[in-house]
Order: sequence, then C-alpha cells, then structure tokens
Amino acid sequence: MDLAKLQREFRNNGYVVIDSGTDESVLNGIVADLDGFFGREAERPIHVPFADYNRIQDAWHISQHVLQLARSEVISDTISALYGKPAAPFQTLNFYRGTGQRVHSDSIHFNSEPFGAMCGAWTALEDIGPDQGPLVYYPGSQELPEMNYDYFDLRPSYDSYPQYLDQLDRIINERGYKPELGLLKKGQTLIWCANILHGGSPQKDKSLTRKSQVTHYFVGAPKTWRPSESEHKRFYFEPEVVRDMSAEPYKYPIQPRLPSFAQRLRAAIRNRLRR
Ligand SMILES: O=C(O)CCC(=O)C(=O)O
Repeated sequence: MDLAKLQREFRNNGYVVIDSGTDESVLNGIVADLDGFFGREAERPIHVPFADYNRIQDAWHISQHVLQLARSEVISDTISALYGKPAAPFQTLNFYRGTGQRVHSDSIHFNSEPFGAMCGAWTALEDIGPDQGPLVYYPGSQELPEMNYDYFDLRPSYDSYPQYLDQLDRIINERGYKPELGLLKKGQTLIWCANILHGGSPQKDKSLTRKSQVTHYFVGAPKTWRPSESEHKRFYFEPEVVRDMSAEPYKYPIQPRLPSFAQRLRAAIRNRLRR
C-alpha cells in the first residue's frame, strides 16, 4: 500500500476505499449470524442495545464474525496510519438493505475534543450496485467547519435533528458538492472521516439486499461527547471499545418487541392462505 498516496486521498476527498482482506468465511458468517433478525416480522436480537427491521447496533455482542470484522487489523492499521494515532472501534451497525438515511456528519452523533478524532469504516458484505441504495457521500465537505447545533442556532437536542439535516441540504446546494456512491465489491471497505457529509442513497430496487457493516472508531484518546444530548452542558461519554466479551454475561437484555396488530393480521392471513 502506498501510504503517502492514501493519506493524500484521505485529506483531499475525506474518504478512501481499501480491500479489507477479510476472509470470505467471516463476511458470509456475519450474514448467516444475522439474517434471521432482519425484516419487519423477524424476531429481534435481545442482547444488543438497538435493533429494528434493517439495523442492528453492536451485533459484536452476539456474533463472533461481526466482532472479527470490527477488530480487523487491516482496517484499524490503515486508520491508525491515516491519522498517525491508534484507532479503537467503539460501535458497529449492520444493515440488510439500503438505509435511505439523510445526509449528515457523524460528528453530530459522536463528537470529539479535539474535533475530528473519529471515523467510520463501511464494509460491503456483498457486491453493491447503484440500485441497492449504496452509501452516498460528498467529497470536499470534510473541510466544512465543525457544525454542531449551535452553529445553526438550533437547540442541542435530538428534536433539532431534522432542522440540522435541512441546513446540511442547503449547504450542499449552495456549495455545489457533488455526490458519489459507494459501489463497493464484497470485502472492500470505505473509510470516511468524521466531518464528511454522507448518508444512504434511496434504494431503487426494493427487491434487492444491501448487506453491509459499519464500524465506528475513535482515534487517539479524545474526550468524546454527544451534541444531541448537550442542551445544558456538553454530555461526555466513555466509548465502549469493541472486544471479545463472549465469556461475560450479556450486557443488554432488551425486551423483544411484540408484533404489531398489522403484523399479527398479516401473519394470520398468511397462515390461512397456507392451509
Ligand atoms: O449505510 C448507510 O446507508 C448509512 C450509514 C451511515 O450514515 C452511518 O453509519 O453513519
């Protein structure tokens, strides 16, 4: 790997794409471990902090394969080389389809002092084409100033998030940033810096999947805080480093969500039709 070239690309574009070198068995193992939990009518995993039909947060608590990818030395060594500081993974997100997530900067979710000591690594668990709702990002936007809620005169709270997103759309239009799509091959990883504007592009073909894993990292040992919970003063938190905890009792006993009335009705109709 030509490190100087990679560093230049990261500085100029706000992201780089690398081959993570992850074994096929790990990529397929992630898919196999989590497949049964995705979909509106699937059961939810209970030993993770959050799960819905398309997103499982911190599945490293329940899948050794998710843990293995999150602890990939190729990825963390690349991040450490890009920043010149050690990188520590602190959160994973697994997706089954495109997220259609509106364009944001990660620093609104987890910010750091000093600013910018955080990044995301998005790994394709299958080849990703334009109809699958790939990641979308705006090279150049990483050079924007630190934009927390107060930058836009908004109350630092989750309630202000939609208005924050509107402001980012406005800035993208005004500055003419051009979107790029993460059309990655299975096993490739896109590493983005904390401040680049990114999100999920709309999934054009809803019959397709878009299996992917995001791992978020802090670099160095910054003070970490959440802008959306900092209404009165900065809310600092201690990130939980992703590590093998399989020998320890599960930390997150969340209640499985009961199926909604509509889900029960659909299941009853399906059962009736099967008879
Ligand atoms: O995978 C996607 O569609 C979006 C992921 C994302 O925006 C994030 O993890 O911050």
